[in-house]
Amino acid sequence: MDQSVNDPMNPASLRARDARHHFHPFTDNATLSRDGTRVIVRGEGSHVYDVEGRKILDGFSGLWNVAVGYGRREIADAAYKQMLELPFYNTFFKSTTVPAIELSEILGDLMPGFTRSFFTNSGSEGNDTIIRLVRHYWALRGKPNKTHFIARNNAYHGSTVGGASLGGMTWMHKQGGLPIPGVIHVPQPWWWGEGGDMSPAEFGLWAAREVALAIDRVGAENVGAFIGEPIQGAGGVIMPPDTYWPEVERICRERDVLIVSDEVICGFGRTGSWFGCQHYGYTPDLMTFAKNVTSGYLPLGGVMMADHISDVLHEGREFWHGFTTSGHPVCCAAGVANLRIIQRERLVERVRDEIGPYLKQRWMTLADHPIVGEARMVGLLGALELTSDKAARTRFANPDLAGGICRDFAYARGLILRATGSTMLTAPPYILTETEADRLVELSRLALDDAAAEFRRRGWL
Ligand code: PXG
Repeated sequence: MDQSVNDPMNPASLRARDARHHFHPFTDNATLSRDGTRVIVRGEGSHVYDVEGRKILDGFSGLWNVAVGYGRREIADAAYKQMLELPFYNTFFKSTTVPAIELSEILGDLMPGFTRSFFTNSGSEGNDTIIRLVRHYWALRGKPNKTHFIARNNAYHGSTVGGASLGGMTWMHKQGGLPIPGVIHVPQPWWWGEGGDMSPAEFGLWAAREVALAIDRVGAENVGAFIGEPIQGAGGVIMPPDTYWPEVERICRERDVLIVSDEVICGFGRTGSWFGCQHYGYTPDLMTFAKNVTSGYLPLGGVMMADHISDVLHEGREFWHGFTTSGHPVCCAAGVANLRIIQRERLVERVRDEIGPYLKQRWMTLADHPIVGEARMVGLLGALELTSDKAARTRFANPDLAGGICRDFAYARGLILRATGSTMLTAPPYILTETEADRLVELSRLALDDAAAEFRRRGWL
């Protein structure tokens, strides 16, 4: 008998069992076994290893979230110690735990004026919480009609009913009858794709004024909040022109509409500031967080509240909302250990002053590639727009296919990039070394060469 069949790490057997039993998120499950699943078995620093033993540079930090890199014993030890001490207790009904206290205190220190946080298990739950919380807040303020939300096309705010409704991905809305009533989507500030003949500065103002028009159409007395990612992540690392956020802030303040900054991707240093709103210089009323609060070592998310919001909620007594595992002690212990690493190793400063600028300088050289229309990077968040005509900013006829081809070539060369349509994305760990940054760009260029050759073969160029 072939011994490999009994080997628990036999790649073919693992893939077959996975394809049979595991229904994957955001995956074409029907073609999964044909396309071949990547079985990742180990991680160290900025690299992961697949079951065949290949070492792959993770240009995407898992799913934007392994900020401190793989293999941090300190986080594992903190979680292990907490599991033995107290694996679970809840934070309902006047109870709390030491890690939940510590983590909420650290978050309060990180963002002045945001003393209190509410914990969830994910960013999606954080945004669902936002919907109830904002409406509850306005009801307490005697304005129960302020229930509507202004959000952006092509935003990603999660997969739950509330999160996907706030999100502006129409292909997601088609599954499950979304969005829920009361969400109005306005244009996204994506100059390269949708800016037409306007300059980036003009387009930023135009997109901000669309927020004003939407609020005024519904009536400010009916609008609770505007929600936006500082930089749209999943939508394609869309960096708004500098004119955008200040104008959105002015418009919302003028109309008494709250600003929710979805910091799930940008939070905890990704842009070179602790929070993305600080990078762009606006002050939100609420922030959603998840991902890098634990560097993905355990699931945790939540909502950070400005004091003028949480004071009202506090006075309003009980908010009938919460999850069994809100403030889970083991996840919070991992979060505390993770944030202490980011602080001690000055990783946010490293992203802002050292590895961020270093990678950016190299990444921007990819703009000279024949199929790259634009290269951009803020902190350690970067994008490349694939194009068949640089001057006209033309996308390939099937952007998803074009981006997928380039992404697969990158993987074949040992680099993980993500593709959104035909926008190639990178978000490496904050501990990326300069040598790894060089390699990331070198492999990206080779993948672009491979993709260009394939596009020519298909007659797309
Ligand atoms: N808000 C933003 C801005 C996000 O990026 C969520 C909310 C939802 O968080 P949870 O923890 O519920 O997933 C996200 C998540 C991708 C990708 O491939 C992006 C996310 C999740 C999974 C994949 O770009 N973002």
